[in-house]
Amino acid sequence: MSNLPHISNWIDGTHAIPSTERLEVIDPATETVLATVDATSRETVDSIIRQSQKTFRNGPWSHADPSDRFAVLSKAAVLLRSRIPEFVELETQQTGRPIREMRAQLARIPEWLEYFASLARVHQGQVTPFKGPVVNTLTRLPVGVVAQITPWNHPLLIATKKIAAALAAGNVVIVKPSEMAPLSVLRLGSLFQEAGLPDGTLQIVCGYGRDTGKFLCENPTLAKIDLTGGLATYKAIASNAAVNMIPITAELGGKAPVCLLPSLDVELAVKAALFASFIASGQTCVTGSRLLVHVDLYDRFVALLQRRVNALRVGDPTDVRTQIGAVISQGSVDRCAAFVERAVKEGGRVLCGGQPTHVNGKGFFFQPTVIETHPGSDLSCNEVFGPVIALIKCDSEEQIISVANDSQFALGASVWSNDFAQAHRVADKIEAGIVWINGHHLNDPSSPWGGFKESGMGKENGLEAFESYTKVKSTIINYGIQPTWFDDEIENARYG
Ligand code: TXE
Repeated sequence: MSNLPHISNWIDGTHAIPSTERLEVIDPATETVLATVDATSRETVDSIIRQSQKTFRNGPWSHADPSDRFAVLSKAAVLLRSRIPEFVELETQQTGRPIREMRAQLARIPEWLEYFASLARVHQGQVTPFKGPVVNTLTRLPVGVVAQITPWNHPLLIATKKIAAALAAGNVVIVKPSEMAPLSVLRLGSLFQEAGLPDGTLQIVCGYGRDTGKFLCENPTLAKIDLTGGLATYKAIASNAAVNMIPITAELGGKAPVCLLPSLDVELAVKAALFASFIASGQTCVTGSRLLVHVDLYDRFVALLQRRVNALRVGDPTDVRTQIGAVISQGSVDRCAAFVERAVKEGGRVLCGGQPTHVNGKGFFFQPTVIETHPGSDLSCNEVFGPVIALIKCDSEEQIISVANDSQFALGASVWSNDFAQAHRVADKIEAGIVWINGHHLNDPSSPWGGFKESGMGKENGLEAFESYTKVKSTIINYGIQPTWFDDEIENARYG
C-alpha cells in the first residue's frame, strides 16, 4: 500500500468510501505525486445525482429563507479568508503557479461568497404592469441540481465563483473539479459544512472529464450545466444537454488581443504586455496572447520587451521571487513547443524563449516566449494556453481593430492608450465579452464575465450569473375579472 494521501469524493456531508479506480494528482513543478482522488464510475455518479435530487426536493436549502443563505455564505467567506494560507500552499503545489500569484488571487476569493451572499439577501422579485385588476408577481426559484465542470488553471477561484452563485440561488450543486488540480476544491466540502450548509447541498465528485465529467453531463435530470473548459468539451456535452433541455453556461477559450496604441509610454506598454501575457504562464482564458502594436511604438517596444521577458525569473513556484512557474503538464509543454515550431515554419521570428526548460532538473516548464508573426498565422489564430505569445506589428488603428476582431474567439481584449478618445473609439469597435481600457485581467464578483463567438455563452459573476441559476415563476392574482365567458351575456368578457 502506498503512503500517498487519498482524498475521496465529498458526498452528503462526508468523504465517501474511496472508489477502487483512482487517479494521481501531480505537482507540475516537481513531477511528484501529491495525492490520489477518486475516478468516479457512472454508477456512482448516477446514484449521487439521484440522492442530490432528493436533497433538492426535500432538503432545507432550496426552501431556505434568503437570509439563511446569506448567513451561510457569509460565514463560508469568513472561514475561507481565515484559511487562505493553507489554500495558497495547496493551490501552488497542484498548479505550479508562483506563490506570489496565488497569494494575490486567493486573497480575493472570499469576495465572491460575500457578493453572492448579499445578492441572495437583497434580490427582489418584480410586479409586472399587467392590465386590469390583476397583480402579477415574478419570483425567482432555484433551478434544481446543477453540474459544474471546472478547470485546473484557477481551480479554487473558478469553482468558488460558480458554487457561490448557484448556492445563493438555492440550488444543489455537484461540482467536478479538473482531474489535474482537484485538491483545493475538495477542501471546500468541510468548509461549507462548518459554515452551516446542509449536508448533500454541495457534492464534490472527482474523475477524468472523459468519464466522470461525461457521465455527469449525460444525466437527463440536471437543471443546468456550468462549464469552464475547452471548446471540445463543450461540443462533447452540448448535444446531450440540448436533447435533455439542459441549459449550459460555457466559459471556453480565448485569444485576447492587447492593443497597444502610439500615445503610450513605452515602459507602460511593456509592463502591460508582461502582465497581460505571462500571468499564470499564459494559462488563462484571457491571456493577452496577441500583442498588436502600432508601428509608431513598435521598435522601441520590441527592444524593451525583449530585455524584460528575458529577465523574467522562471523558477520554483514556492519561492516568493519566482515570476513564472510551471505549466500544468508535459502535454502542455509539448503543445507550446509545437506552436513554436509551426510559427517558425510560417516565417515567425522567435524574439525570446522558445524552449522547454526545467527547474532543479524537473518539472513542466516552458520559457516565456514572444514570436514576431503575421495576422493569419497559426500562432495568431489558435489558442496556446501557455506562455507563447504572438507579436504583430500593425500599421494603423484600423488594422489593430481588424486584426483584433479577426478571430473565432471573443472573450477578453485590452486597449492601452493615453489618448482618451482613441481608447474609447477602439474599445467600442472590439468584439469581445470583456474589454479593458488601460487594464487587463481586472475582475470582480459584480462584473459579468464571459465571451462571444466560440469563447462561450452565458456569464459568470454578477446578477447575470445569479439569475442564470434561477427560473422565473409568474403568479397572476386576479381581484376583479369575473369568469363569465360561458354566461349568456358575455359583453366585455375578458379572455386573456
Ligand atoms: O480543458 P478541458 P483542458 C481551454 C483552453 C485549453 C483547452 C483544453 O483552450 O487549451 O480548454 O484544456 C472536464 N464531459 N480551457 O484539456 O478538458 C475536465 O475533466 C464533461 C479554458 O484542460 O475542457 C475538466 O474538469 N467534462 C479554460 C474540465 O472539463 C469534461 C480553462 C476542463 O477540462 C469532458 C481550461 C467531457 N467529455 C481550459 N472532458 C478557461 N476558460 O479558463 C473534459 N471535461
